[in-house]
Amino acid sequence: MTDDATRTLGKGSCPPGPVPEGVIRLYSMRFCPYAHRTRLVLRAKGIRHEVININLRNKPEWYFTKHPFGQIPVLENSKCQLIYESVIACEYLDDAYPGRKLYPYDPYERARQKMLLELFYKVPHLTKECLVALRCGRDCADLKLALRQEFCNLEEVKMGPSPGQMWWIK
Ligand SMILES: N[C@@H](CCC(=O)N[C@@H](CS)C(=O)NCC(=O)O)C(=O)O
Repeated sequence: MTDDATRTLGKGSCPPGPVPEGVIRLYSMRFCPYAHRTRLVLRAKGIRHEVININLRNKPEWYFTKHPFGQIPVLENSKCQLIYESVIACEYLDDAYPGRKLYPYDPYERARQKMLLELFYKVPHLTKECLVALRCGRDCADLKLALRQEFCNLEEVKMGPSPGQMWWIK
């Protein structure tokens, strides 16, 4: 499994060749939490993959043939099929590859997992903003506080509802 990115491609670069049979390609960026979401699923399921990092400040022209707005992450398989949006990409990997199932089979439990994802939709964005602020030497105390609150909420949801409460109510 090629896990660590070997290449970062930017404007003026040549597009990579076709994806070899038996491998899936992830267009990624080192500090993108959405790409990391996809990488976690690739790892958890032990899927053979290669990573190509995209320079988002200086995007390659060809990258817009992979994603309409030039965002990452994007998966590409050996049939030249492209899958974007991290949640959709993770679900695709879970469905397309055998082995450990990450989404539950039960329709309600599956829906519940997706509701949880929606409930904590702010986490990747807050994480990204925090990383960017840290890299630029900006104060990110408010972001850290907001992130901490999200994780506290998650802990409470994991503990389950108190009697008479709906599960998402703290
Ligand atoms: N909803 C998307 C968000 C992806 C996203 O915002 N990716 C950022 C990097 S962390 C990006 O590609 N930014 C470059 C741009 O928007 O042009 C997902 O879940 O995949």
